[in-house]
Amino acid sequence: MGGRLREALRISDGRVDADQLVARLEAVHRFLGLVDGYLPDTPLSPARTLVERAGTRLSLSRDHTVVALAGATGSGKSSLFNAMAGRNLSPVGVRRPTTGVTHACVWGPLDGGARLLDWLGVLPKHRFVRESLLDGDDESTLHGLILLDLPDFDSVQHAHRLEVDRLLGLVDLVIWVVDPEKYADRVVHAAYLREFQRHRDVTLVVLNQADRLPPAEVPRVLADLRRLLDADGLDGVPLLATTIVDPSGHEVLRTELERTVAERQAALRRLTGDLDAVVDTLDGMVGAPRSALAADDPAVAKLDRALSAVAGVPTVLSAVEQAYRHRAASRTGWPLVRFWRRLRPDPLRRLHLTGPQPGADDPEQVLAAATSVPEPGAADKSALALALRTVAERAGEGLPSAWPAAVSAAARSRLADLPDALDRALAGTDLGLNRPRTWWRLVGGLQWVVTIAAVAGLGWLFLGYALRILGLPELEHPMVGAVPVPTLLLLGGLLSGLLLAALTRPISRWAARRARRRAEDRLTRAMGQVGDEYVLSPVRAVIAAHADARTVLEVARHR
Ligand SMILES: Nc1nc2c(ncn2[C@@H]2O[C@H](COP(=O)(O)OP(=O)(O)OP(=O)(O)O)[C@@H](O)[C@H]2O)c(=O)[nH]1
Ligand SMILES: [Mg+2]
Repeated sequence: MGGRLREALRISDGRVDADQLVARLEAVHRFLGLVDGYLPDTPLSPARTLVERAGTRLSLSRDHTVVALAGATGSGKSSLFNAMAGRNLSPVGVRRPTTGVTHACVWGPLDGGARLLDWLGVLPKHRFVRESLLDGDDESTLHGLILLDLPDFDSVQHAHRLEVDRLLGLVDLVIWVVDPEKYADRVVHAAYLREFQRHRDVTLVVLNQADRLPPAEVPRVLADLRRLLDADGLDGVPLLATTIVDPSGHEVLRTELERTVAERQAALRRLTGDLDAVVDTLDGMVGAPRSALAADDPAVAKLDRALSAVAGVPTVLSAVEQAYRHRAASRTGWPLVRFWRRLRPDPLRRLHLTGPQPGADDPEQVLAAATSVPEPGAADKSALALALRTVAERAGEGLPSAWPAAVSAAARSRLADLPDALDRALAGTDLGLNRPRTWWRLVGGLQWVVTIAAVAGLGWLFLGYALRILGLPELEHPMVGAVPVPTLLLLGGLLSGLLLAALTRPISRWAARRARRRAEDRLTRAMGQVGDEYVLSPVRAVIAAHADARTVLEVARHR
């Protein structure tokens, strides 16, 4: 049998499956765990109360049905209670109100019922066991019934009202007792009956003291009361006319109670009604499904840009470009001036950016990894705040209740850790400048060759002059055309060096820009990872909790 069909059949016969109810309650319990910390406590408290109450009620005794007689003072609750019990257990009086504390009568062995009565808070001296009262009396059709006679709910005594309200939240079925005089009372309908709309299948209305009406009037009053009940949203609830003056006047109520007890459904139905109400409220708190923030969302790109700015990436990139040119020049420049160049500080080392070091996970290394990149300015900080807000707005868009606030809080939850994380990411990113380039070596080598040629030429010429001055036999310089070779070596070497330096400069500038772009890619990735870990991850956790909460609520809703 398909689930839907089974469900339809179950609904049609009005029975509640206990296992399914438990599964639904467990789903609400899981829901509460999932949204804990994201949604405020107050609107969730009815759900928490229900889960706890239902768990207790179901664990105490499923064989007992707790039925309460509720109504205004003098409507005849205690009289009906005594009539059902067949004994005067709860005093009936002329002074109003009479009943101040709840009385209970248990049909059948007390057993599990005692713990149930403890939980209901009925004092032992107001508990009665029907079976033991009248030996031999067969009350087996009511076995499992716990009938409660409540104080009056419209009482002048505040304590009475509190007691009634407390018990109405716990009992399985409520019999509302009204009398011909006060059946249309506004308090009864507005404050109580209307509140029981969801519990139509565990609500019964009794027009007591029917004997005080002319017999012909009874149907008219019943019809009037039915109209009022319909207006309360209680259409379809059983409505009975009773009187305690003769036994046949309350037989119909007894039959209803026997049916209720035999079904063993009231407790489950009561909890189902409460659960439906809770699930509806929770439904309003989760709303429509919401997909996680896409990685290519403009808000993410904006966040990455803001993080880069706060981390000082633009400063680092300028330093990368300068450092490239500095390092290229100190290796490819004219050998005689390279030394001076090397004395000038390296722009990257000045910022303490030397790339990832071995043992980067070691806490001491991490502390040592702090860079000297300047602190972010106010504009960059406020741009980051704006980017965080945008991320939160985009991720929380369309979410109901307190979810947007939860998303926003999550986006900012690790804000305090961001500066260190960004700095660590800067220090740990390989900016691609640790290795000297091959072409630097090549050009550097060539510079050496031409410099040596120039120096050799100079030496050769110098030797020639020296010999001439000392009057020694002169050197015969080999000639290339009209130019002596040493002169050629000297001038050629010098010119080639200058030419090489002139050619190298634009190449170095171009390569520095490329190195900058590559470093930019790497730093953008690194900043993106920080944003992911410190901002997007907590945000995603909230969105995931929302999605999970929706899923479990689906289970909780399933009837
Ligand atoms: N004629 C008539 N009188 C009734 C009937 N039921 C109750 N009474 C009388 O109505 C008065 C009030 O009855 P109770 O049973 O004490 O009413 P209650 O609802 O328990 O009142 P509280 O305990 O004050 O809330 C008593 O004098 C009863 O004798 C009935 O069916 N017919
Ligand atoms: Mg009473």
